[in-house]
Amino acid sequence: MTSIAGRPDSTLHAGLLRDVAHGLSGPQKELPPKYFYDRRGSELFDEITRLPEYYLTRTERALLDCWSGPLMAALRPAALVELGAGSADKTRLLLDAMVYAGSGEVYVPIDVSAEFLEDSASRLRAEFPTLGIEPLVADIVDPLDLGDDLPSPAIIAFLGSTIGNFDPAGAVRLLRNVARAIRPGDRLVLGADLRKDPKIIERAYNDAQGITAEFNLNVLRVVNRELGADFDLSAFEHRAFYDRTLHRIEMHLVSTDDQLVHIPGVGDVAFAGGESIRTEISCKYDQASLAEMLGAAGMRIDRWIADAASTYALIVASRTSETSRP
Ligand code: SAH
Ligand code: AVI
Repeated sequence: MTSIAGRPDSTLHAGLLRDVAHGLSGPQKELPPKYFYDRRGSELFDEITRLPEYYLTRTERALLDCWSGPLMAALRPAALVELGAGSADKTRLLLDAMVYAGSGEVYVPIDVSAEFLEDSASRLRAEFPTLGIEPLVADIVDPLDLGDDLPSPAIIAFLGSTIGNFDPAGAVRLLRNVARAIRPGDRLVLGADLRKDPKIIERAYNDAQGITAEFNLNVLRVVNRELGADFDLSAFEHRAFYDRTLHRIEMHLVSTDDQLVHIPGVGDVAFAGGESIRTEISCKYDQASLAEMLGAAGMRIDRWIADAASTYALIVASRTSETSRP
């Protein structure tokens, strides 16, 4: 596994033009959520995690607080690889427990947000001097390559319910890549937001301070800066609503008026007043839907850990067939 951390945010540029051209050409305009996360977007997301309405992070943290010790004592991983690590704030609970268990050798945080990742890695090196901290700038939809020298067993952590930002087919593809990469004895630890009263979910994505709206608009800032587009941020409004049939939040940016946006390399993109760009979906699960998704990816649930109110779950999963590596 090769570390390529330290790349500037220009990593974001790769594929952006293609994704913008494709995403804005269909009947429902779309932009992939990974483009939220330049440095500012990653900082805004961190602010979101501290909002009173955003129950996801504190609920997952409480579960990790209780369960990191027992899980690490049972699994005794030598390596922790984290998909979409971000600030790795909650991960510290897993890292502490891994060190305490006496088995931990290396932590590999993977993220597309290059500068932010390198900053978190520097802090972690100071906090965990006995661990090798080996950040990797990569897109988690690409096949996962654990390399030949990653010590066993490894835990692949995918926290924060980032799995929910992929549609079911995309989520299965990603999980299948994990299933293909892991070795016998390796485990996936997945954090997943569960279905609940839609009002609670909608509040989490429509906070009173407007931080989520800023985070949403940040994708237009990224497109303006990286591609030289002329999106007028004051002419788009944040909207987030829960779809009860698809069990997901949809986050949109709604054009306040008829307007033309110029994007070099793409051309002029017309928006009618009220027309929107879908910028993110955030799927919510129950145990059956997660078991089905993991099953379709060649994995099974070994442990289901949820809070008393079934707000959020931590899932420990392994490959269905532990003996052969495809
Ligand atoms: N795991 C952290 C952060 C979640 S925010 C937590 O639980 O709080 C989602 C993170 O995934 C961000 O840091 C973002 O940069 C990263 N990310 C989103 N899409 C990605 C992709 N396609 N490839 C790699 N990282 C991605
Ligand atoms: C990273 N991801 C799981 C967050 C979510 O809840 O879907 C991103 C986010 N979007 C708006 N608020 C937070």
